[in-house]
Amino acid sequence: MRNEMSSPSTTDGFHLVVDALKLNGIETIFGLAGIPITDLARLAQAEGLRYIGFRHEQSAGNAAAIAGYLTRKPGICLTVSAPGFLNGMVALANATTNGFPMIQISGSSDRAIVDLQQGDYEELDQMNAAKPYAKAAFRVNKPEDIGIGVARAIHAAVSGRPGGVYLDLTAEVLGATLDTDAAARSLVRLVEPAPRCIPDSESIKRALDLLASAQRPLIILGKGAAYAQADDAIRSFVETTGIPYLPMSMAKGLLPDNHEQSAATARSFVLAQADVVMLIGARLNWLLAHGKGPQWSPITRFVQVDISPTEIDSNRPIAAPVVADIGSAMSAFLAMLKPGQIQPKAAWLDAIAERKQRNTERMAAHLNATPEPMDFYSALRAIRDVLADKPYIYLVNEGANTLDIGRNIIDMNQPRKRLDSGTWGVMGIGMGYAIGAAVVSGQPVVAVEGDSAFGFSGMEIETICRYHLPITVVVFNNGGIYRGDDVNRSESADPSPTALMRGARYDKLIEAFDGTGNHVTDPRSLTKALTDAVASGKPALINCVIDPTAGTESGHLQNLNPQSQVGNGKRD
Ligand code: ADP
Ligand code: TZD
Ligand code: MG
Repeated sequence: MRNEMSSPSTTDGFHLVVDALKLNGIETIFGLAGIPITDLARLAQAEGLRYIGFRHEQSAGNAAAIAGYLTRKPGICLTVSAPGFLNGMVALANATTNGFPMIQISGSSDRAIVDLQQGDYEELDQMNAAKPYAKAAFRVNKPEDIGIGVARAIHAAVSGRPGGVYLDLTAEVLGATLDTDAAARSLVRLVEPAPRCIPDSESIKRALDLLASAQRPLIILGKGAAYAQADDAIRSFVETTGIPYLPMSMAKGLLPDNHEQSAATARSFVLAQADVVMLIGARLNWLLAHGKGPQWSPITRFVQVDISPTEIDSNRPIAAPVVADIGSAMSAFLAMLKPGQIQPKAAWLDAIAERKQRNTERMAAHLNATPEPMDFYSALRAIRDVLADKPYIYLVNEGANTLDIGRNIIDMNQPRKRLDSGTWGVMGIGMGYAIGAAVVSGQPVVAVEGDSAFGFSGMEIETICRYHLPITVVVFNNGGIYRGDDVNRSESADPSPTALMRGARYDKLIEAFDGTGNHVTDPRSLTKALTDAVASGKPALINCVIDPTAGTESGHLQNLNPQSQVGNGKRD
């Protein structure tokens, strides 16, 4: 609290920010230093907070967001004014979209100059720029309001549906001095940052009645269910009712992927056939085709368990909404469920089992093939097998084919271990998520990255090496966005828009920072390199060469590409 630089009875804004964060259990700051927050980062470190310094604010923000998702405490991202602030905004917006609690704290320039647009160093009206992308945005204009500002930011980030919050701290407020006693009195320790949201028992009864009436019930678990950390209650409800379930990608591992009630390998079949679907912390957004169209039955009725009341009826009418936090909702379901009340019909379970077997056999044909060069399947099979007996490892996954095929092949056996592009399908989360997960968990992380995807945050390899983090990056190097064999359809000598450098040696990048690089061209070498890298606990990057012709344009999202009316850029 006390600032040794000033008189014994005064403190300043820098100290007050650190005190306010510590008082509320914040242990880590992810950021990038510069005017006016350099001393804030130094002071935080001196006062026992862990400070992780990045090469780009977007990665710092992504690390903070995933730290928030994993810990249910807001991840803190610290940025400088204007450009640093804007670099962090993509991560803040991504956190809001995904429902991850984070707070971006940014220093800002002199308000009087900014508001008259008189051209200050790094001038930008940051709070108003942040508003459309944040769950909430606040500015602290008086040093005695720092405690309240931090409290409001934490409440907004973690209560209800979590999200990204912007907190603007002017340089003037940071540097201001104030009386130590008054400063201490201005701090706020939050009593209940994320209050429970207890469901109305009528809503639970309505939902149970609907499920009991179903011929072909299905549960869909989303990342809200993973975030809720109500793992035992969710598993107990799924197992007691016997209802088959589908995990959305970041809900994989909430129940182990080899659970007999998992319908993941019969996904299209169950979506099209189910007559009652219970959504638990999953939105009916594009990832579920909005609950409409050929993927879905028009007669399906829905139960939706969600903490956000405005999510209900967002895409299709919800017959049985349950507005509650998932922990409270699942406890209420278990308490009100009568023995034998819900018993899915044997014909439904048999049909799913049959479809699962057929699809598993089809997948086995891909996985057992040994093509040369390696394709996505043979490489992912090697990774799956190395990770199979290490369920504690965090898996980060981004790319197009690398993501879509990886999601289906790599099983997860523990909750919240799979971290991926999520609701936006965004590229660039890779190294930030890997660093955030490694820092807050102390566990090893394996990041399986498309070569394009890796490029968005690749310079953070230096950060990984500087902090000696147990992260292994596997770059699926197929020489391009989706594929490496696309050709320029004009007469110029430039590469195609989706091309990346053929034969790029990403492994040499990490060697520049004293990490271990590996270059592999077959599954056996990949197995060895990954096994050794994970065992070493040290930073490693495996450049994994994949057949440039193996991928599909846009991965599994081909249907979202608008069709060109003029021949896909080809000359007549
Ligand atoms: P997925 O992408 O896995 O389908 P989404 O991000 O679309 O999942 O949906 C997550 C949903 O979970 C959001 O609508 C959010 O409001 C909700 N949610 C988040 N945390 C909780 C919680 N603790 N209790 C209930 N609902 C939650
Ligand atoms: N920019 C951002 C921020 N997010 C995006 N999703 C994209 C661009 C577009 N995009 C995708 O949707 S996937 C992808 C891009 C550029 C990269 C796919 O190439 P890859 O993966 O090398 O990462 P595969 O395995 O070659 O398909
Ligand atoms: Mg690629």
